[in-house]
This record gives sequence, C-alpha cells and structure tokens, in this order.
Amino acid sequence: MDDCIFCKIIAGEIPSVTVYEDDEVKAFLDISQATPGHTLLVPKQHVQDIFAYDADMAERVFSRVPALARAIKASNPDIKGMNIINNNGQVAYQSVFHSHIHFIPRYSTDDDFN
Ligand code: DGP
Repeated sequence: MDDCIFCKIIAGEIPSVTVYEDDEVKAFLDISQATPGHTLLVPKQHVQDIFAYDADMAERVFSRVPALARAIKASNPDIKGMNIINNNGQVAYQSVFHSHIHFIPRYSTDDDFN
C-alpha cells in the first residue's frame, strides 16, 4: 500500500528498530514507547484491521504472539508482565490502518503499580 507507514517500515523505506522478523511478520519498537520495550507486531501483507483477517492471516499473526511475548519478557528481568493490545477502527483508537498488535511490557516500578 503506497501511503501506509507500516508498509514503508516493512519495505525498509522508513527506519525502525527490528525486534523480530520472518517471511510473514515483522516486530519493531513503537516510536512512542508507552513503557520501555513497547513493540508492535505486524503482518507483512497489508491488512487494515482484524475485521479484514481471513483464517490464514489470523494464524500468521496470532501464532507469533506467545513466542514474541516470551522473547520480550526474557530480554529484561525487570519485565514482570505485559499488556497485549489490538485496536481496530478509529473509535477504538487505531491510528495506523495496517493491523498491528501492541506488546507493552510492565514493570514492578510502573507508576500505577505502586
Ligand atoms: P494504534 O493507535 O493502535 O493504531 O497504534 C499505532 C502506533 O504506531 C502508535 O503507538 C505509534 C506507532 N507509530 C506510528 N508511526 C510510527 C513510525 O513511523 N514508526 C514506529 N516505529 N511506530 C510508529
């Protein structure tokens, strides 16, 4: 998709910090870190949101979630948990219309934990 920022990241036209990549998906750090390590998982094939997923796309994206969550958690012993969030549609706070899953590591030092 020509004007999709995540397609440009996947194509290497816009720089990003890659966390994981294979033939079907890419994971990279969110430009706006909700907490340190905030990562986005995207399918390489452009798809707007979950309403447009077929079964193959669902398998492609969601089958990667547990291993990626474990890898992010293992990257830092201070990560104690994780919010995994997927926004679909403007009213649900989706702002980039290339489907993605947020991995937001949570730390025992997070403000709202204490
Ligand atoms: P959402 O609101 O669920 O659509 O989240 C979109 C996320 O995408 C938001 O947390 C910021 C992130 N984002 C937007 N533009 C860029 C970019 O150019 N690079 C990276 N790494 N992340 C971006």
